[in-house]
Amino acid sequence: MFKERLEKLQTAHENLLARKNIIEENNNGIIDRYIHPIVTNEHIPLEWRYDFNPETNPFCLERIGVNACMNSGAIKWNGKYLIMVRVEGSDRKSFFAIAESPNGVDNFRFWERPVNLPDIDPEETNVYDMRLTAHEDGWIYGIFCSERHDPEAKQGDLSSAVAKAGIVRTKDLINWDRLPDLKSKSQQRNVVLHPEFIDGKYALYTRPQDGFIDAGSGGGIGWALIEDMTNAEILSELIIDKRYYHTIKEVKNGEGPHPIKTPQGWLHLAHGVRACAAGLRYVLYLYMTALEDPTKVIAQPGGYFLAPTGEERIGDVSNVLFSNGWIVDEDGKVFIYYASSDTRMHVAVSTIDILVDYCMNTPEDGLRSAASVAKINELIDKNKQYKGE
Ligand code: M1P
Repeated sequence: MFKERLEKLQTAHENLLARKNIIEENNNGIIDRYIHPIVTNEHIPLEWRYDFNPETNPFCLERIGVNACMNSGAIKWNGKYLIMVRVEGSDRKSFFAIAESPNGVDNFRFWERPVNLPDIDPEETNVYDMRLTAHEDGWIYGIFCSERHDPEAKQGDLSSAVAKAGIVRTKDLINWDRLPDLKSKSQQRNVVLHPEFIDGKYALYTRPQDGFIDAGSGGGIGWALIEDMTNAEILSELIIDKRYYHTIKEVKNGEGPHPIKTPQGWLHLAHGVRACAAGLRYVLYLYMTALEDPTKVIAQPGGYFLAPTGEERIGDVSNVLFSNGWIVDEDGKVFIYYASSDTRMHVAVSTIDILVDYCMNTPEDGLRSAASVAKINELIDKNKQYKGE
C-alpha cells in the first residue's frame, strides 16, 4: 500500500509540474494572463512533506503541510526565470524557497532545499515578501518583512505585531549574508532597493506605517537615500506616490518589485488597497517616474491594472492581488509574477512598449464621478471621426 500510494503521489506531482500553461483568451490588449497558477502548495517537493521510509510512515501520510505559495521576488539567473517564493507552512510560518522555470510561464520546480536565511534574532517570528534587486554595486540584495510580536502589546494580546525590513545580500542566490535590519522611526513593510546609485547613495522605496496593518499617517510610497547598506538607516523620507480618498489606494499602497528602467522613465508596479464591506481589496497598478529624478511622478494611469478575477478572488485572504517580482527579457518582454488571495502564484506577460504606452495614455484618476464621465465623453468625441459621423 505504501509503495502504491507513493507512486500515485509522485506521478500526480510530476504531471502538475510538467503541465503546460496556456494564455487566457479575451484580454484587454495590455497583458496576457495565463490559465494555470504557476506555483501552488501542491508544487512543493514531496520530500519536503513526506517521510519516504515505510517503516516510520507506513500509511504514507503527509508529515509537514504547506498552506500557500505566494508573494514572490523574481530574477533572471543563468538564463532561467527564478522566483523566490513566500512559502507558508500549515503552521503559519513563512519562509523563502526558489523555484526555477526554463520559460517563465510554466514548469516551475523548486531547488533542492528552502533558502538558508541567516537567523540573527530569536524574536523574529515570521519572514516574508522578498524583493530582489541586482544592484549596480555588484550584489544581489533581498529586502523582506521581518515580523515579531509587539513587545508593547497588552498582556494576553497575542496578535499585535511589529514589521520591519530585513536585509540580505548574495552573489550566487545560495549563500546569503544578513545585514542589520533597516533602522526606521516607523514600522516598515514593502521596502524595495532601487537598482542604481542616486547621487552616490543607495535609494529605498519605503512604506511608513503607524501600526502593523494601518498605514495611517504614512501618506503612501516613500523614498529614502541610504549611505551604507551594511548599516541602513532612514534619516528622512519623502512620499512620492500619495494615497487619495475614494481611489484604489485610499487605505494603503506599497511598491512591488524595483522599477524597470525604460527610455521614457522608470516603470513602477505597486499594490493599492481600498476598504469595502467585504474587507480590504488589493489590486495592482502602474506608475512612472522621471529617469533623471525617480522621485518625480511623470505618469499615473487611473484605476487598477490587474485585479483579482475568477479563482484568484478566493483564498486565505480573499480579494487580494499582490506582486513583488517581475522579469524583463532582452527583447522587452515582461513577466509579471503575482499572487492571488495570499494562496497561489500566477504570471501575466506584456512588453515594455505596451506597459509604457498604457502608462502614458491611460487617463489619470480625476478623483470624482463627474471627471470620469468627462473622460469617456472626450474619448467618444475623439472617436467620432473614425465612425464617419
Ligand atoms: O494579506 C494581503 C497582504 O497584506 C499585507 O500587505 P501590506 O504590506 O500592503 O499591508 C502583507 O502582509 C502581504 O504579505 C499580504 O499579501
